[in-house]
Amino acid sequence: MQTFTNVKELGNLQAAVKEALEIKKNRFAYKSLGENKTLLMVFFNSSLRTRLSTQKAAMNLGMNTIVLDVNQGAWRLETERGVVMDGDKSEHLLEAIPVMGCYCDIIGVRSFARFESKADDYSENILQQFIRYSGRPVFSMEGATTHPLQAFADLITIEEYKTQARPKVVLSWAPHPKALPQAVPNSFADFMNEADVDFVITHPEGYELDPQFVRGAKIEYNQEKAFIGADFIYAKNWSAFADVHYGQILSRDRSWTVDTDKMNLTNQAKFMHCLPVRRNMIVTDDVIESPQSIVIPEAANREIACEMILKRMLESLE
Ligand code: AN0
Ligand code: CP
Repeated sequence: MQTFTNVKELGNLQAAVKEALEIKKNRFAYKSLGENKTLLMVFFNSSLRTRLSTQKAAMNLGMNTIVLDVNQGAWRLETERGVVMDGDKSEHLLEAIPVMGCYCDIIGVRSFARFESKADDYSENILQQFIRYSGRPVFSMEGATTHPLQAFADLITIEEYKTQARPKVVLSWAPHPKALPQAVPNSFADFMNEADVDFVITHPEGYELDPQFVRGAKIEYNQEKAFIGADFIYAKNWSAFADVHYGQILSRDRSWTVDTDKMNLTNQAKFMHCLPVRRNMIVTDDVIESPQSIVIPEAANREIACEMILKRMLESLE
């Protein structure tokens, strides 16, 4: 495996989930695979889960890890080619990336949407430069448009908690005070569309996601209708994708907050969220603290999802 940014790169998805669940039974079974191999994690944005789970996954495989927080202690990096660098940026990504590649065997990159230009965000400008110029296998730790490690962990979690062969999985938009990227819902849709689930997306009008990720998913604009009979509720906020409103907040409507009344419409659905979550905006205290909430085991599976990706990347080194 050379890159991991979307569901297709996993090949057979059922086999991938099976491999991950095998790893979970003994996460130290491949401890010698990563001996003397180094993972470099490059963060352009904050993280709690990705930072810890990725490092832990690498340690399970016997790897060494180096973490670079680009905005804390590194030179400020120019990312656009052709710029006269007479401002506050001391180094260009085009030198920085191959240099980073010299010190490691695999690279993980976190670089969120910047909402300056939809075309820039959706071209995955920064992640693609790492893929092109680092000379190393590269995986996304949340790019501008996808968060595949999260979606893979989500799918593993659904596999563990499902009580029907083909569960109904509902991705629900929920309100948030700040504009957030579409990466998490994009990847969740990317994965759910390939999984054996009945997948429904519910959001207010204007929050339609990129059709390349939504594909054949059902869209239901009435949130309560969408919740009826659901086995999993996956809440997430995102900002608008449509050209005219790209990156904007169109609604802060708290009637979309996931609460107990709405959960009562479901088939005793499990509640999921990638975290970090703002309580009583996205979901009420009662729901996230209820036995139906599986946000903590979901986060725990980030370690397993990442270990599977690192294992495949290590296996394909030379
Ligand atoms: C980020 C997002 O919505 O993409 C990261 C989620 C894993 N969330 C925030 O910035 C709050
Ligand atoms: N879910 C997730 O990726 O969390 P962090 O932003 O804390 O890494």
